Amino acid sequence: MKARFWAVFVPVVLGPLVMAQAPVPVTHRELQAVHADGSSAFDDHGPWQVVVEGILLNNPEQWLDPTPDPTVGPWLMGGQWEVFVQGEGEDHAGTACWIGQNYGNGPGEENYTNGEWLAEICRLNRDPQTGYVFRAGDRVRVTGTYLFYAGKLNINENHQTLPQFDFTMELVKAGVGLPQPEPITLADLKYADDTEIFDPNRLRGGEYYQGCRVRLEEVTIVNPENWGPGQTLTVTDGQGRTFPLRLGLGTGFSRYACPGGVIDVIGILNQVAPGFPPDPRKGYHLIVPNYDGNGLVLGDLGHPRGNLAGDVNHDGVVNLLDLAELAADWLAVRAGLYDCP
Ligand SMILES: [Ca+2]
Ligand SMILES: [Ca+2]
Repeated sequence: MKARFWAVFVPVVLGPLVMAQAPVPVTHRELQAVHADGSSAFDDHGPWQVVVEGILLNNPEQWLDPTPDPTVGPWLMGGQWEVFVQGEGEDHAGTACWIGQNYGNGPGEENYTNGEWLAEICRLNRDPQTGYVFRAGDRVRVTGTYLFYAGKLNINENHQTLPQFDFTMELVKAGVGLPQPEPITLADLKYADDTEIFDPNRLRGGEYYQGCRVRLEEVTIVNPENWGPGQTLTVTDGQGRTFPLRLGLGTGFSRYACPGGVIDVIGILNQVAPGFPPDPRKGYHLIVPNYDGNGLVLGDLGHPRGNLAGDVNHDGVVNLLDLAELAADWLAVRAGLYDCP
């Protein structure tokens, strides 16, 4: 709550004093520290802005739709953009960085027009020094303000459209590669009675893996009928434990069938706690941004076969199925990547 208070209070009253402070470099583990009840321990004493470094885990358009939409209403956020950045070495944690178009649901909060929104995500998708378009696997540095929401501390604009609340992402090194996904089973996330393991020291369970790339081994999807972009599936280990998968917007979820049988799942361990107010000891799930149709691992292994430019679906032949996908997207534009200033 403190960060939200400052978000409104600082620019009006203390702006020139507080915002003159230099951003403070922190590890992801420091930033994500929690109390026994799961609330933020960093937020108690945190600075105005932080700087974190790590590996970019996802391309944002494969997770949330950046397309601008100024329609305002409950839960209508318009365009959204979110990336996860994972620490390296001893820094076993990761942080989500989020921005939305229609903040205007709280005191002092305004929305971005479509044009303003496009300018924001065009900026965030590119390294400010070189113009390089970020992609998953880059080492990046993020500087900005933050808010605790539903179990984790997010770097964001504190729901403010004022330029001094912008966060920035800079390239440290392009194409470092994604972190090796840590092999885990559902026994690392759930007790035998299927309740979530919550450790406030963040040394095991969902807190330990939150914001990190993991490989959930030997699970079965119990509700394949829900398969599709943006859907939620449930997996089981066959021993009474279950876990939610949040599918991203990757084209593979439309193109390929849901993998059957015992599979591994590669994704980003995330937390969005349920309830009002949210209980930050619950709500862990796995985000899978895309699927490449390989049949054994639910995820995108990143090296499609075929090498034929027109083979949109990578089945080794260029035919009407490929043309149908091309036609369905004809003249479509991806906000934040095309026609940027
Ligand atoms: Ca948490
Ligand atoms: Ca094809």
